[in-house]
Amino acid sequence: DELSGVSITVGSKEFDEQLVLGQIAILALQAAGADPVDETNITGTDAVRRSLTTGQIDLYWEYTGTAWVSFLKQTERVTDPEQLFDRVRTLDAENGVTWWARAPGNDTYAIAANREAAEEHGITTISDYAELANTNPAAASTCMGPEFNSRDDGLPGLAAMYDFTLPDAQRHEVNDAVVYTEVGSGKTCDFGSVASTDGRIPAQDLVVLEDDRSFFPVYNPAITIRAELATKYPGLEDVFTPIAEALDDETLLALNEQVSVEGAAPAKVAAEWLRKQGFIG
Ligand code: PBE
Repeated sequence: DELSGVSITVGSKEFDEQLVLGQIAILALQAAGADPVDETNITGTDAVRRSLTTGQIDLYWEYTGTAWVSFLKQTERVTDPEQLFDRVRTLDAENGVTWWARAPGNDTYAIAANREAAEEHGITTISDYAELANTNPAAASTCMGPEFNSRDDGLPGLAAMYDFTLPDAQRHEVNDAVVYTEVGSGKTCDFGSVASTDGRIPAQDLVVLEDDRSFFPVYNPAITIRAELATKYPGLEDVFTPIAEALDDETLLALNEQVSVEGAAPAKVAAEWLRKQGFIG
């Protein structure tokens, strides 16, 4: 058929959910008869996006909210996930990028707290955390990944909306993967930036604070593919749509947990899940 022997280069970012999603795409393409090339594990959102727009990769899973704020520089609040997807898809078409297969799961950025510290200071919402940062900054030490530290949908935007300042001494930029153990132990940081579908939130018994001013957009994963390729092989969309529909919060968390907590290989986790769901033989 039309996909037989077609070479398709798949990318991903560097964190575990992205590695699993990348392998899911690769295995699904293989099952559809295409010839996928593995270019997953690219460090940083901007780098993987550039790889797509310059044609070094053909497709990867991106998040609707990430594109809306970071790529498309939109400030309007669109709370309906399907509407956000539609508006991202329409705007991104101008950049030669096609959006397919929105998953219902929402991997949102969040602020998480060390459980004891949250209880000690009575912190359950980001407003509580903002007040702590302003009135008792020494108690509000926060670990965060480099992207959260600089993105408009990260700390700069969050501090502006919740009206707080985090002094440099309490602002620790670390590797994303390190945030969970740092906040879990409470040694350097009692707070940290996390991704809501990360298996290390339950593993480290972290408390996710309520985003009571709805700062964060919705982050549904979806396939972003070079428009040229999407037009040439429209049948590819049907490869991804049913798979995306099965990727809800619980599923993403369970897949991520196997890699981030149990140490399983992303390719193995992806293959087992696809087989169990009947997407591959
Ligand atoms: N996220 C949460 C980020 C990282 C974790 C999905 C919003 C992103 O990749 O854009």
